[in-house]
Amino acid sequence: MRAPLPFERPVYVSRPALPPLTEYVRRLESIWATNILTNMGPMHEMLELAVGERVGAGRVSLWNNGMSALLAAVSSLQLERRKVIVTPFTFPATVHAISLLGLEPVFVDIDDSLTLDPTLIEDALTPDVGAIMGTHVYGRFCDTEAIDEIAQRHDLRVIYDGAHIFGRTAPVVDAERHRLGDITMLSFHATKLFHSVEGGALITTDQDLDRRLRLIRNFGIVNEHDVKGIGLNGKMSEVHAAMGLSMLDMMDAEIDQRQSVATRYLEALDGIPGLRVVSGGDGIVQYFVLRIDADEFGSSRDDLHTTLRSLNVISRKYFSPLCSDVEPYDTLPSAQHLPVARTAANEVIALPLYGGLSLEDADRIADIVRWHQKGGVL
Ligand code: T4K
Repeated sequence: MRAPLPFERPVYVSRPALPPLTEYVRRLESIWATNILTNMGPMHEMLELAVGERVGAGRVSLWNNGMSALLAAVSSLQLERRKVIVTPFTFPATVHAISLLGLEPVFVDIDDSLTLDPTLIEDALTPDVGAIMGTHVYGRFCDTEAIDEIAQRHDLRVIYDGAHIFGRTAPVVDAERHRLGDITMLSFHATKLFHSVEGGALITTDQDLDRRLRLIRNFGIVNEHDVKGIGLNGKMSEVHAAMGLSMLDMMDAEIDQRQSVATRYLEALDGIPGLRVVSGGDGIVQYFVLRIDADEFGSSRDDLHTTLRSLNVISRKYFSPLCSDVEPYDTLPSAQHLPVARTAANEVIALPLYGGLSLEDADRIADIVRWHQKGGVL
C-alpha cells in the first residue's frame, strides 16, 4: 500500500454548519427593528419554544452556554450533603460545575458503555453524598433506569450532562422520565451538531426547579423590586438565539449529511482488527469515535493520532486526559482507582465528523487508518 497523501488543509474534528448568510441577516434585521438585544427577547422566546418542542418532554430553559447551565443546575438543587458522584470520563465542565460551587466530586468508574457504571455507585456512597452526575457520552445514554433506582433508594438528586444528545429524536418520552434525572443539560456550542455559536439548555420536569433555574439565569431577579436567591447571568442573547433559529431550520439536513459520512466511515473501516466504533445513538451524530486496542491493532491510539496529524487530519482524544487525572482532582482518594476509564482514555480517538465533510474525504481518512494499521510508516 502506498503512503497516503496529506490533506492540503487541516481537516478538523468538527466544523460548525452555518446557515445561508441571507437567512441569518433576515433575522438580524428584525432584531435591529426592535432594538431588543437580550434579556429573553422575542428570538429567545421563539427558540426556547422550538427547542422544547423538539425535546418533547419537560420544561426547557435556554442558557448562554452549557457550562453556566450546568453550574445553575447544580446550584438549583441546594444540596446540603456536599459530595457529588461524577464520572471521570467527561469534559472538564461537568466536574468544574461541582467544584466551583464548593462541593466535592467523588469519581466513580465507567463501564463498557463509557458512562457511569451503576453497579459501582452504591459502594461509593457515604452519608455526605447528595447527588449523582452522569454524562451521556457521544450520544450514548447512561443507564438512567438503574441510576434512577439508586437515587430513589438513597434520596439522591440526579443531573445529566447531555451536552451531546440533542439529535433527531427526542431524548425522552413520557414513559421514560428517568432519562432526564432531575435536570438534563444540552450544549449548543459551535462544535455541536446543533449550535447557537455559544449556548445551552436545561430540561426538567419539576416546575419548582424550572422556576428556580429561571431566577438563577437572571441574577435571581423576580421583578424590579425583588431579588430571590443567588443567581448569575446565564441569558442567551438575541443574536445567539437568532443563530439557533436559523440552525434549527437546517438541523435535519445536517444530521442526514453526518449520517452519510458516518455510514461511509463504518463501511470503509469494517474488518480492521482491534478497531471498534463506540459513538452513536439513534439520530445522534455528534462524534465519530473509535476505540483502538493496541495489541490487536498492532499500534497504539497515540501512534494513530500522530499519523493522522502528520497527514493533516486533526483527530481528537475526547476524553483524554481523564478529569480525575488533572489538577486539582488528581489527589482526591476517588481519583486513584478508575481502571476502566483509564483504559478508555488511552484508546479513544474522534475522527472528523461534520456535514460539510465529503464522502471522498471520509474515504481518504479511513484509508489512512487502514494504511497505518497495516504498518505504514511516513
Ligand atoms: N459537557 C460536555 C460533555 C461537553 O462536551 C462540553 C463541551 C460541555 C459540557 C460544556 O459545554 P459548553 O460550555 O461548551 O456549551 C470543544 C468545545 O469547545 C466544547 O464545547 C465541547 N464540549 C468539547 C468536546 O469540544 P475543544 O477544546 O476541543 O474545542 P476546539 O476549539 O479545539 O474545537 C475543536 C475543533 O473544532 C477545532 O480543532 C476546530 C473546530 N472549530 C472550533 C470552533 C470553536 C471550528 O471549526 N470552528 C469553531 O468556531 O472543546
